[in-house]
Amino acid sequence: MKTNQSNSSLFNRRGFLKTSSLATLTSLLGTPIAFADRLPKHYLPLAFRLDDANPMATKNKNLVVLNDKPWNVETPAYLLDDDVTPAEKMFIRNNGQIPASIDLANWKLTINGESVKAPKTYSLADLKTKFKPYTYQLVVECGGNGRAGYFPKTAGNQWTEGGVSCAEWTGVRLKDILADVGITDTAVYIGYYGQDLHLSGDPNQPVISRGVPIAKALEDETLVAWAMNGKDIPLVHGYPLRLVIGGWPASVSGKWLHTIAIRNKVHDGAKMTGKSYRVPIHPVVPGVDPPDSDFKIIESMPVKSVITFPQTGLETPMSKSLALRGHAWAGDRVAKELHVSIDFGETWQRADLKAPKNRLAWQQWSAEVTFPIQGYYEVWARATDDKGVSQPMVMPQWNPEGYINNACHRIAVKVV
Ligand SMILES: Nc1nc2c(c(=O)[nH]1)N[C@H]1C(S)=C(S)[C@@H](COP(=O)(O)O)O[C@H]1N2
Ligand SMILES: [Mo]
Repeated sequence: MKTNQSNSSLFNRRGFLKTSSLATLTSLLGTPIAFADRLPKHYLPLAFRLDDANPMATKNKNLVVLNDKPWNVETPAYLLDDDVTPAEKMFIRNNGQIPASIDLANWKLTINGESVKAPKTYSLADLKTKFKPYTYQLVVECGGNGRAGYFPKTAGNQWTEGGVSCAEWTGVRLKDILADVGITDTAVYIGYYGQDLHLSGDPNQPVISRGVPIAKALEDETLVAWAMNGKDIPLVHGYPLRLVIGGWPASVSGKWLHTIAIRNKVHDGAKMTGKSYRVPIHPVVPGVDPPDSDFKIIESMPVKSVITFPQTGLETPMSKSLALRGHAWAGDRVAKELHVSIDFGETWQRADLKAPKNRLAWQQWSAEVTFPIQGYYEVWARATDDKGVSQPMVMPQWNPEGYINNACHRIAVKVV
């Protein structure tokens, strides 16, 4: 049986009940527990046993588990309300298994590849003492966020809106490390390697090894980070070291980072090739899947926004206006405007939109709407970037892997 996602609040990590309410257990299981009267007090039936590697133990219980092999967990839009995403509300996207153990004392970052003058290795202490640390808020959005909105349906985790976060990351600039190592002018791309294990358990099978062009790697905000929101990075998010690259598909932000290769060609690691994190070069008819050679790598993510308040389904009185808020972001660009509509896009009202804390951070927006008569409404939000590009109101260009759906977020509101 699949572990129930709300277990963490009821059970401690050893799997014993914090309270001994059999009524709660029975309702979670959806079936009466036979011989319940013979269960030792605080004993947990096997169906509920929490594996120690279960990352849900540390998560908000309203996050939605899309898959537990590997762990893929999304944040409902209303739980993205914080300006800076707290760890307990951060989505999880793993391609393999979370490392079973971390050897902190011997953790090393190696920089190698065709385009380094000579490979060099740093301990965590080296990284923390040799270079100046920086802190940035960075949007980390899964390339597949929004996949559930594509028709025909595409394979993969059916993310709705919540495969995105913006936390505060602290570490050193990759460009400072690379200046210390010395790279040659043949450098084209970087590729990361992390310590996670393939789902098969085979240590020789790579899980994921992606990267970005050298120009993106050398931006100020590209961090080799050891802290998130002022604390150690949580294990599930890449402890003890992570590459964090804002604005691009989150698959370039390698967790459990131990090596970065400086390549003299486009990196060809696991999930760089084939159709992974790629879209067709030419727009295709929905449902058509062209050959691999007709795909290109996704770079900057498109302009997007989310409504984080209210939660969809709100009932609100006619007598009061309704305050709305959320975030907007635009990959490598800045969101310049945010508009809301309560009439299915017939008219739009401009929202207040704040500047980002730093480049590649998401931006807070707020608006107040009044409703003309009682009844059912949808509230839509649409961001526009600094190049004048807006979010589509309906499904954007379909693609076989279901990436980069940046359609407007909509919520339902009942005015009574
Ligand atoms: N080592 C490693 N890094 C990884 C992944 C992974 O499976 N292994 N998944 C990537 C993908 S596809 C995403 S969307 C983000 C998710 O980051 P999060 O789980 O911290 O939210 O991590 C990226 N970095
Ligand atoms: Mo992803």
